[in-house]
Amino acid sequence: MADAVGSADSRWWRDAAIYEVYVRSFADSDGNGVGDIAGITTRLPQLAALGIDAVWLTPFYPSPMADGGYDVADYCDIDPTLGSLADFDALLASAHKLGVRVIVDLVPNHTSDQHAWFKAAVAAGRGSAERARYIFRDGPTGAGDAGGPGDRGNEPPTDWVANFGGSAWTRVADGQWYLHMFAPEQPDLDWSNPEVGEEFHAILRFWLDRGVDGFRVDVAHGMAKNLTEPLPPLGANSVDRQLRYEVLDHPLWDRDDVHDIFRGWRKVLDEYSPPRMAVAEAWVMPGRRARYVRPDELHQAFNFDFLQAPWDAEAMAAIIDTSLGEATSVGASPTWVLSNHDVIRHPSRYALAPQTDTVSWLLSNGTDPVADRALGLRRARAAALLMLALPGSAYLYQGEELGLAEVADIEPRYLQDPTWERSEHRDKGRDGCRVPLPWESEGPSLGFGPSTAWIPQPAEWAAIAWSAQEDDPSSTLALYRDALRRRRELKGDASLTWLHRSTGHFAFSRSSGLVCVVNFGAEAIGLPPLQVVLTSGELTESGDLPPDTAAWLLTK
Ligand code: TEU
Repeated sequence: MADAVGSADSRWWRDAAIYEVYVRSFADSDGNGVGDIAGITTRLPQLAALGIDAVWLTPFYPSPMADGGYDVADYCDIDPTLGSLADFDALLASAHKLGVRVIVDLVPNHTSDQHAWFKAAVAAGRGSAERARYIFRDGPTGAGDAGGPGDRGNEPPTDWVANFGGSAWTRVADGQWYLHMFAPEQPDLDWSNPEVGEEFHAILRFWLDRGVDGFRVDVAHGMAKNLTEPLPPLGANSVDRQLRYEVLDHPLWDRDDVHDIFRGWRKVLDEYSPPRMAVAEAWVMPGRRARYVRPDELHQAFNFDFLQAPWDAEAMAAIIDTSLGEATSVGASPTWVLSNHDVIRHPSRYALAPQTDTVSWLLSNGTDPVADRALGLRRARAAALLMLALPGSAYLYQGEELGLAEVADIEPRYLQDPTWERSEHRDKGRDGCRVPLPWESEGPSLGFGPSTAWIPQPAEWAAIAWSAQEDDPSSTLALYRDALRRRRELKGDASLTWLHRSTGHFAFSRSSGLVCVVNFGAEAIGLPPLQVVLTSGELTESGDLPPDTAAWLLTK
């Protein structure tokens, strides 16, 4: 059978539904409790039937797993616990036969401390070419320092704080410090060193030559840094990804020089036929995202404004407008995302008051405050119809098609997110959205694999497993399947026209004939006299749209 993905639709990513597979938690083929490449291949036909266009695979490279694989020890291989390159090639071939494209996760801001480069840097010592690939500095020489090489600079070079807590500097045996904006096992690369750029061009080509359709670029907004001495004190601002350098001349985030890197990558992506795509993970200030998707840079950037929006008609409508405006200002396509492997799953976010401190909510095992789960799921289903009705690409996170909520009561002994240890047990971190998927209602890990999973699944997931929802037309899985099927008819249509906007609800139409109405308010609202084709919940007896519900209607 020929590949179902051909060159015909070379700009497929402009209005795709892209499904994030968190590899460790998707499907375990060999029974070691961790999801793997072969497991994904087995489940691909189900994803294809769901109606997605592409999968994004989180990192599967050899890794000590200090940060779930975002600590890469070798960029051109597969971690043995997850499979082999042959397994990867088989996955890619199956996906392409099914018409599903494959995007892989590239982690260019930092390597693992077990990467050959970092081991060589530690061994080679001060001032070496090996250290110059990373960011090694001496601490300031203080009055109490004895002056010998090991004694100099007992304090880190700056007060910078890492994303997972603690100092962003770790000391090596000879007394020098290296920078890591994430865990100590994730030393940051120095992107001003041309050797780093050359290496990543080769890594891009390695995966492109294997046939991947694109890349998700991790921490795209952090790769270029201003390391001019003296390095400034930043306090807690070092982790604040929302502060752009124009506000604070921030040395770490969203600097202009990063765009030169992406211009170079774009040339590599364009060497292939059809040209391949890349999507940036860039947590930047509103208005700054478009810079990453200019015509000679990357193709898309995740819309975290949409993900962070409260459940509120005016706020959502405003973000939709600015997102559309921003993308079109540079000729890019907009993107939408509600959840990913770093954030509280949206059925839980929408079940909590907007100002809830989710770190303490997780610490209370989800008991304080108690989330209104039925409300959260209702809103999540409405949000899905909203997202899938918008022009551009929708990035789905595994499990949202099942309506999975955050697992807030994971026992601490199972937690693996480095945030838990680095915060000295003050922040449970992100494992609550990474619990392995329930595929079946029975079995030691609900069909995830033949043994128990690396985090046990809540018992109540048996009732909402994939197999339990598959034949139920009122299930969340069926809602996603129906919406994704109808969404295909919107391909190529970049239009959006507001029909109505008020404090409680809004409606918009697409020129291909779809009308989407979303009710965020407390009262049911009347629907226009059009054919209703899909709703996220039951209409009232009089045919009105209840609170926290969305409907799709057809004008033609
Ligand atoms: O996340 C980048 C990032 O900025 C994170 O700090 C994110 O904002 C945070 O997790 C939200 O709670 C990427 C990956 O998506 C994440 O899983 C990795 O841990 C991180 O990079 C380091 O590679």
